[in-house]
Amino acid sequence: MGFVKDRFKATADQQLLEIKSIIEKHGNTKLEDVTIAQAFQGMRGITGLVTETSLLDSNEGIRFRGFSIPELRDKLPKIENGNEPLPEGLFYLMLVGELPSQEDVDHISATWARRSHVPNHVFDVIEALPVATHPMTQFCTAVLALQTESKFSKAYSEGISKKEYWDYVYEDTMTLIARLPRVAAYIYRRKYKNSEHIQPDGLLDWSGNFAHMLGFEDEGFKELMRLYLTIHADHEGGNVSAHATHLVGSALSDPYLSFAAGMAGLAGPLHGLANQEVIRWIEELQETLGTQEPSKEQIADYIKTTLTQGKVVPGYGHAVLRKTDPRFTAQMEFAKTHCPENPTVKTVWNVYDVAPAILEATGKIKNPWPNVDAHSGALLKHYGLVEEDFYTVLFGVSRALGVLASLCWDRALNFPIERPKSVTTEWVKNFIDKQQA
Ligand code: CMX
Repeated sequence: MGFVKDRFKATADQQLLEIKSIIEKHGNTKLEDVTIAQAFQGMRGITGLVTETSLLDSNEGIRFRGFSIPELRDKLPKIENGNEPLPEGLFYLMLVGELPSQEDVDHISATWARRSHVPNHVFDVIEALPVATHPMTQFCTAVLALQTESKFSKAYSEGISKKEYWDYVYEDTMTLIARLPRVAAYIYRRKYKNSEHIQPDGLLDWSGNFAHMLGFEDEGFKELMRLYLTIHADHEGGNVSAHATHLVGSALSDPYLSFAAGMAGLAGPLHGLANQEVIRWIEELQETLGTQEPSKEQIADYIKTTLTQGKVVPGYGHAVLRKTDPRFTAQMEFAKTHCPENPTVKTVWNVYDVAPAILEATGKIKNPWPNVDAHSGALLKHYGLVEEDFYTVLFGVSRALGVLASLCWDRALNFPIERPKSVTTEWVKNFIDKQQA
């Protein structure tokens, strides 16, 4: 067993004992009551899940194992002469619960490089889809095609003890994460670069190699990828992609099937697809107004028109957050260093200056501040990754780190099949009548 796996198992065993004791002593303690509105309206605010890898504070934003994004940018290992954290380090932190050393991160980079070979049938499956197929559909399909490699699925059908589930889920997790950049880059080169594919470079880190296979050798872009793949990785357990992966995994569907479910959820425009929608909205704004750098007054009018048309302003709002997303701020800081003069970047900043007040004035939007998706497109366009319908695939490659680390935890902690109770509107009406009687 590798040392990362050993450490994960030791930490998880300790946690399992603690959870057993908590349930024994406090299992009947109520976290909170559920209202009728919560049952009808997306279960917003109900605490009904335990996810170890990260925790979201509505005002402060995400913390991964207690570390904020600025702290992680400072503390996680980097490549030599690099400034941005290596996502391998965040994965280690989410899995083991402690900050990694450079050696730990190098070990994960090397493991993923070693396991990155994608079987040919996966490329055949991608090739069977029309080239025009949306990249997220190609990505989900490819993840399902990779499922033939599942060690968990094979071991389960041969018969294994419950105590061994975590081991096979861990192995599948490491292999799947190792292969995702190759699959994603293949989809990109097939769809936009005339199928001129680029072979992996096993000497590069996970993000650097991904950038290389996409066809970008600029060190600035590689640094952007390291930051991007770190900050999109996890956002506690209730968001659609994390929850879907966890839910499907709770049926003991293997990590490939579970992750494919999460990615199908990420492909929705209210979740991960918003990054594509944001840049389209900004480019439409620039085109409609006939300028790359519209004034704040022009932008304000455009936002109001979007709202009047009954559309959402993409990249703004959040189900949990109530302040500017620190993932937005991290990208803004990156842009200030690398491309402060880019007109689309400047437009993103001008939107940030005017949108919150307008959204707040509607009186119904609970969070008028930007989320992670409000900035990413402008940065990617700056470096020449201009095909915005690919952007959610980048989000998906990153999200694998969080949701699959969580899946390892789910199996190591023996979490059971998830099955909340649902009721009908008729049941609710009867319930209200009984309460009032
Ligand atoms: N523009 C216009 N209207 C918005 C809005 C926005 N950016 N954000 C919320 N609203 C509206 C909602 O549609 C809702 O309207 P109705 O009452 O008419 O149905 C009302 O304001 C209240 O919504 P809310 O409680 O503030 O927000 P929700 O928790 O229901 O939804 C989210 C959260 C993210 C889906 C929503 O803010 C939104 O659609 N934003 C734009 C899409 C986006 O950026 N998504 C990415 C989120 C981050 C991610 O998951 O990747």
